[in-house]
Amino acid sequence: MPVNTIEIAGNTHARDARVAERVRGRLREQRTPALNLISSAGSGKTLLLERTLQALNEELSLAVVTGDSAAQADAERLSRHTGRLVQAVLTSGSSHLDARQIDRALRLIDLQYTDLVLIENVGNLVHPATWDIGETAKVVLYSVTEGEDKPLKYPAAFRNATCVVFTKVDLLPHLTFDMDLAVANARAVNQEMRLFFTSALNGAGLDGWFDFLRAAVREARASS
Ligand SMILES: Nc1nc2c(ncn2[C@@H]2O[C@H](COP(=O)(O)OP(=O)(O)OP(=O)(O)O)[C@@H](O)[C@H]2O)c(=O)[nH]1
Ligand SMILES: [Mg+2]
Repeated sequence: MPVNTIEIAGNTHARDARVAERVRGRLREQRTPALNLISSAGSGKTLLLERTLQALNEELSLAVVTGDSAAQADAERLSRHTGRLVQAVLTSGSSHLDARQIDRALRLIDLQYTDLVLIENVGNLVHPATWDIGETAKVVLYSVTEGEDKPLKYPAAFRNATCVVFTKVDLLPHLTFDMDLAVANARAVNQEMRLFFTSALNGAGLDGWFDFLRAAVREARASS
């Protein structure tokens, strides 16, 4: 399906709690959860979403919104795996999405026929962590190439997320990455988080991630 480009002119970002609540209200009304995927640049958000679309497309109606500061290559990649329009927000250099952009992106998405909205935020662990875009939950991706200290250096990203998806675990044999320490650091910031250990390359751990998405859809459907 084609990509629809939403180009944001200039630096018009504003924290707007009312718009974020409006977005959340629309999602709740339609019983459609929206997950906001955040991570450092290159941690594997797009590849995880590609695998997710490949695996769940027949089963769930998934809508995708991507945020990128300049190029819409991620949206093009994702559009190859879905029959639905992919919304590409180009933030004109800004390092995160905001609620108004999501509000606009959702207008072209028929939420009534959508089970789950997956949002790929701009790649960094600073600004996306603290901007409420009206999402149901934030998910932080943490690649094993990033070092064990990331939860301590970027606590807001881990504190505000409901789960951590460790990515690229296929690379562990080649790295000195201490997974136990990384998990302990993540838990030190947020004890409640679900943890997934995945490789989008060889498929390890993806079933747990898919089950998490199915459960999010079921929970939203059951809500009043
Ligand atoms: N070995 C390995 N490489 C991966 C895995 N997931 C992603 N990669 C690679 O990591 C690189 C970045 O992946 P992307 O999915 O583009 O990462 P991203 O988080 O979307 O990047 P930005 O959108 O730029 O922030 C690509 O070369 C991927 O092929 C994985 O599970 N294992
Ligand atoms: Mg990407």
